[in-house]
Amino acid sequence: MRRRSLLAMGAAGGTAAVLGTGTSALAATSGVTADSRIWAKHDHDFDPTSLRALGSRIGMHIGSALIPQDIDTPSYAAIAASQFNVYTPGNEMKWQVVEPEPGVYDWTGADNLVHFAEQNGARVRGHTLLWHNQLPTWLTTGVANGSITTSQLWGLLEQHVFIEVGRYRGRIWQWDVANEFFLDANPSGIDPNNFWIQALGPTCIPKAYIWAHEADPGAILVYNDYNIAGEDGTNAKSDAVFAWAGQMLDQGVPLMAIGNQGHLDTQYGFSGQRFQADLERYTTLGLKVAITEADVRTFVNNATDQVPTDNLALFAQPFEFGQMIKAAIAVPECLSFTVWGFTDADSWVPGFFTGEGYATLYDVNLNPKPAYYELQQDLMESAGVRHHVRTRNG
Ligand code: 9MR
Repeated sequence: MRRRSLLAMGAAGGTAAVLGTGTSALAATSGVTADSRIWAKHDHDFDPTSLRALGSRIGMHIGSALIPQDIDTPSYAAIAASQFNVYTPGNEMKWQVVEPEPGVYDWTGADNLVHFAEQNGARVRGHTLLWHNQLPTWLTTGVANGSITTSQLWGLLEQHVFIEVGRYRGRIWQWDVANEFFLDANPSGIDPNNFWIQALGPTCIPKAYIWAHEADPGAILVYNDYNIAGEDGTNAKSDAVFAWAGQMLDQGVPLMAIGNQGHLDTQYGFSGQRFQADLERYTTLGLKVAITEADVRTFVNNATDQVPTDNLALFAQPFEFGQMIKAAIAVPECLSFTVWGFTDADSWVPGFFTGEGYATLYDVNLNPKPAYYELQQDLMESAGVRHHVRTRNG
């Protein structure tokens, strides 16, 4: 085995626990048994048209980001429950939300999502522990004005990881530990102006993985970023993340998977072949991969109706979704394919990209779009495509 032992043990611990197939060496030493992480079967897994049921035939979970209204609105919740079997909180596990004031925690949204997942036989992707964005104001202000010292910040970060990961120990399948640290540049690399890099230096990233692993040895620990499977055209960002991941593994850091977000835009080029090759390259390090935030945006008439202004986008949008899921299906180490919200009605896209929308699988009235049927078709055709079919529960 090329890579070092801590990682191998960590990955094995996560996988064995998820599979429920036995007690890994790591689990045995940590006291966490495989049985502590049992994922229920659910009726939706037997509906032959649902994305989650089709995905489970090839051992790949199909997921969506959920925001509170997806859980609270019955028509939305019905789709979330019937089509997807892994959920990522869109915002509810971010530091800004869970600790709005120092030492004052609000777990309402995060607890609701975990509960919803458990009720529906679905898993959870925790998102995200170490990110420059959506930090509490008290923390960013304190760092900026010096009232939070460097050593206090180290302590706050460690505490944040232990409290949040510890709270959901045994109930989170994958954790996006670090998020979006790499530059959109050629060559790429860790952004020296990132809030955390400026405040603590790059060693805060491996530290976060080590703490998260201690807090929940069964969770699969992911590095999550966008444009890290060739979407930048040059492959520079993928090259940089690949090199960094190898270094982390050589140092024994419990990094276990790479999450490529998959935020596409029909106005740019996209190579499904490059995408798949980059996913495969990460797996040569012994890592799993996941598609974590897929959506495909395009120009639309207005943010309310989100009708594409270019008729060709009606073909390009589902096509690019298809390219992504075909690549995910072709890579046996791809754990899950998650969309960043399932309906245009509550997608983040219109609020962030002026004039764009139509990025998801369902229209603003919750009708499935061609992209939905594309994924369904690709999954239906996928039996036999994967090199091996995994038999994970749930
Ligand atoms: O979907 C999230 C949106 O509601 C927030 O306003 C935004 C703040 O940056 O974050 C969005 O989710 C992001 C995710 O956490 C990380 N990758 C990019 C996603 C889209 O911006």
